[in-house]
Amino acid sequence: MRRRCVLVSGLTPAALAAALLLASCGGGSSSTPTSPTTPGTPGTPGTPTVTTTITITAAGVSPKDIQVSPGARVTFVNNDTRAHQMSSDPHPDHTDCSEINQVGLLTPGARKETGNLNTARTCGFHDHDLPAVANLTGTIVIR
Ligand SMILES: [Cu+2]
Repeated sequence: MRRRCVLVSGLTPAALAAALLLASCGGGSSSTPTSPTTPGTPGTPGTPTVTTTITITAAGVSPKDIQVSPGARVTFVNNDTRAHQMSSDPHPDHTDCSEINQVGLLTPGARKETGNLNTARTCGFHDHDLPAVANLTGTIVIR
């Protein structure tokens, strides 16, 4: 008790003021919390994949949106256990890009090509048997 009092009184007024300042600073300062960064979405939506092969599985078509050069043919590969019937939009007329209608019925394991996609444009396609299934729709951009 007595010893402690001596110790405190031994401090210079400046040191005491500094200690008080530090104490008040420590209590009052609040560090701004770092907000969690949202991970970026992989790939850019709407950017078609440059390929001429579309694979069909139980999950749907992959890739959904592709880009080909004028004159190219697109091969549809059915790796699903059920048949698919790939057709041009719009359902049920299939009039936009008749070259896609050459694919038609694809039994499990089958692969078929479209006709030559000569005209620069965007062709939508779907599974004519399951036209409402979004995972079985996609686009072919010819440019
Ligand atoms: Cu259709």
